[in-house]
Amino acid sequence: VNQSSEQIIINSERLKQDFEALAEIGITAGGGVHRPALSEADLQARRWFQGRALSSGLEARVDPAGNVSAYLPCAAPGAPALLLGSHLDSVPDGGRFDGALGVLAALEVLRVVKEWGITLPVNLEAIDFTDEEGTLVGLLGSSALAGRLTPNDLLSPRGGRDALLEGLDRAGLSEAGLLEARRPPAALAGYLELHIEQGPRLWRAGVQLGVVTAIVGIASYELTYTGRADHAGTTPMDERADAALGAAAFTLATRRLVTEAFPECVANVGRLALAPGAFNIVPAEARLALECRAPEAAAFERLKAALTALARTEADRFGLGLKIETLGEHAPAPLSPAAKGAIIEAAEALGLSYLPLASGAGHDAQSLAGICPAGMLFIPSVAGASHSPREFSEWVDCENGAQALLGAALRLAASL
Ligand code: HGY
Ligand code: MN
Ligand code: MN
Repeated sequence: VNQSSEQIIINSERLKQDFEALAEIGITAGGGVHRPALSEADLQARRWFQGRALSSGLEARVDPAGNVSAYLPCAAPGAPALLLGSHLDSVPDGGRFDGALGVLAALEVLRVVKEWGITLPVNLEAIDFTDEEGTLVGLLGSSALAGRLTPNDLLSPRGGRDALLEGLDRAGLSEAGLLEARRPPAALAGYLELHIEQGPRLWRAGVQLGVVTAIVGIASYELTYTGRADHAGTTPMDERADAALGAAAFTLATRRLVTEAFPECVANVGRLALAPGAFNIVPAEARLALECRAPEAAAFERLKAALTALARTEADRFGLGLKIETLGEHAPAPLSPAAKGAIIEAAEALGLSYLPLASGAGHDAQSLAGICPAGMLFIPSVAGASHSPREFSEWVDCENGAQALLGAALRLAASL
């Protein structure tokens, strides 16, 4: 690196124009975005990103997992690539910043490195990972690239196998392609991801940057309670096998269990469907989408065991059948000291306040952690709002985040 990183300034206006243009793709009435993985809106965002790469004089690449990249080769033939990125897909009716900020800041870093003619010992790649959010599988593109994706992960993914196959078909991708997208670790110099915190800690503390120490493990399940359909008018209340009771009792008991016994963990029932679903039929079936998260492995194992035991207890209490299906799991991931160090040095050189913190949200960085030096930096989310059109970050924080990403990338590249 032939200049101190802080003399090299990102072009905030250009980054903001990109951000506002991207936020139009899949825009919703509430001012958020609806770009579920491999939906038409997501495919449009990916095409737009490739166009931006090309118009910036960068190469545009797509790998067999559908990961889309802007690429800036260095002079050294066969050099590994330092990946900078995040994801362009969103949750249903999500916010404009989640994922998008990290991909666009990465693109801006590549443009600045190219414009300033900075010579690095590694290639730079600004990457959009396929299906980070788990609309289909979850961390799909990054786990494929990291070589962590198995055929079994694709059989009953949390978004359903049909949705996965339809999405792959729409994007011109295949299961075989997903499974061959692994990059040899030697080709990966490292990974840095800028992201909004999606929680209230930085915003509440008035701190400008978060240096992410670890990312939570996430396990997804479908629970199916089975009772007996009966006439809702004539069946005595104490003779019903009502699946809704097991589902409701489990949901309430889960909150109590996690709050009391796993204070550093979380659990969520994000969807509850009753069948047959008529006013006048006692529900025969209740399907719940359950997710639980823990910051480290031992608590994660205890939490999963406690929740499945609790689910069975409630089934017995109401005389119901219970099927528990695991729909995917990502291990907790400590992040790289080298990456954390580069982020901290960049923050200090820029005079930005920072706070080390664990991430309660899952991220593509947890796929890369352990394969190459992986790190994340957060900027504040106003009121901690995310996965909602209310998601918002001040532009000055977005600028600081992009500038810190540049500084961390140059430092990490120089250290490799
Ligand atoms: O769900 C998450 O934790 C992340 O936003 N994908
Ligand atoms: Mn995200
Ligand atoms: Mn998200």
